[in-house]
Amino acid sequence: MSSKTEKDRLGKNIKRVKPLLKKEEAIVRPSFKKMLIATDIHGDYRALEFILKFAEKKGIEAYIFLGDYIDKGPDSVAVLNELLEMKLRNPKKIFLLRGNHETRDISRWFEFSDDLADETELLEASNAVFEQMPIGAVLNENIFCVHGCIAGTKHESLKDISKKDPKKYLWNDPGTEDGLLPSGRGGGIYSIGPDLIKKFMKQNDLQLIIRGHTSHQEGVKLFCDDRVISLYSTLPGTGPRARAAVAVLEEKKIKFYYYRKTKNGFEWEDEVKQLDLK
Ligand SMILES: [Mn+2]
Repeated sequence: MSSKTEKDRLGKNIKRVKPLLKKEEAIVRPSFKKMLIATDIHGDYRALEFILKFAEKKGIEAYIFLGDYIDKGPDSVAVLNELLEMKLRNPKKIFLLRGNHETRDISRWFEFSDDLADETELLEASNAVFEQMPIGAVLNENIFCVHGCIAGTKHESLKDISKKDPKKYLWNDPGTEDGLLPSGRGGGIYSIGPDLIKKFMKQNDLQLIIRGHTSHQEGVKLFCDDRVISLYSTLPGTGPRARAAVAVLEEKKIKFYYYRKTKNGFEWEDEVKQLDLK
C-alpha cells in the first residue's frame, strides 16, 4: 500500500509528465553509446533501486523500460514515481514504453487500482498518462523494443504502429511454431511464429527484437535463432533458482546481467552472457 505523500507525489508527476509523453511518437528512436534495457518492474521498488544503482555504476547513458511498471508487487505507486521523475529530469534519455498492465482493461483488476481505490481522479489521470506512453523503441536504428511482440499481420510496418490501437504489441508473444497461433492469454492475442518475425524484421530493417511480458526462471530466453530476446527484470517469485536480468547495449554487443534473491536482498551473478551484433 502506498502512503498519502506517495500518492500526492504521483498526482504532481502525472500532471508534469503528460505533455512530455504526448509529444513522443508511438515509436521512439534513441541512439546512444550505452543503453540499459529493463522490463516488468511490476511494483517491485527494491528491485528497481537495485537495478538503477547498478546502471549508474556501469555509466549507462540512456534507459529503456519495456512496460509493466505496476501491479503484482507491493509498490506500484513508488515505482511509477521513481520512473516518472527520471523521465522529468532527463526526458531525452529515459524512455517508458507501455505494457499491457498500463491499460484500463487490466489494471483495474490488480494492485495498482486497489492502491488508488479511494482516489478515482488520480487513477483516471494515471490511465490517461498511460495512453500517451510510446509503444515501441528502435535503438541504434535496428533493434526493436516492445512489451509483447509484433502484430503478425501481412506487410506489417513500424509506421503502422499507433498509440491508439496498441493491444497486439502489448499482449502478443513470440512462439516457436511458424504462423499466427491463438494464445492462451485470451481472445485477439497471438503467438507469433519465427517465419513472421523474420519477415517483419527484414521488411523493417531490424536485426533484433527485445521484449518483456513473459515471466520465466531464466531472466533471458532467446527465440527465432537468437533474434528475439525475451527479458524479465524482476523475480517472478517462483523459487530460489529463479533469476532476473537486464540488458546493456553497447556498440555492437549486448550483454545480459543476471541477479538473484539473497537472504537480505539481491545479488548480481558473475556470469554475463553476451550476444554479438552485426
Ligand atoms: Mn505484460
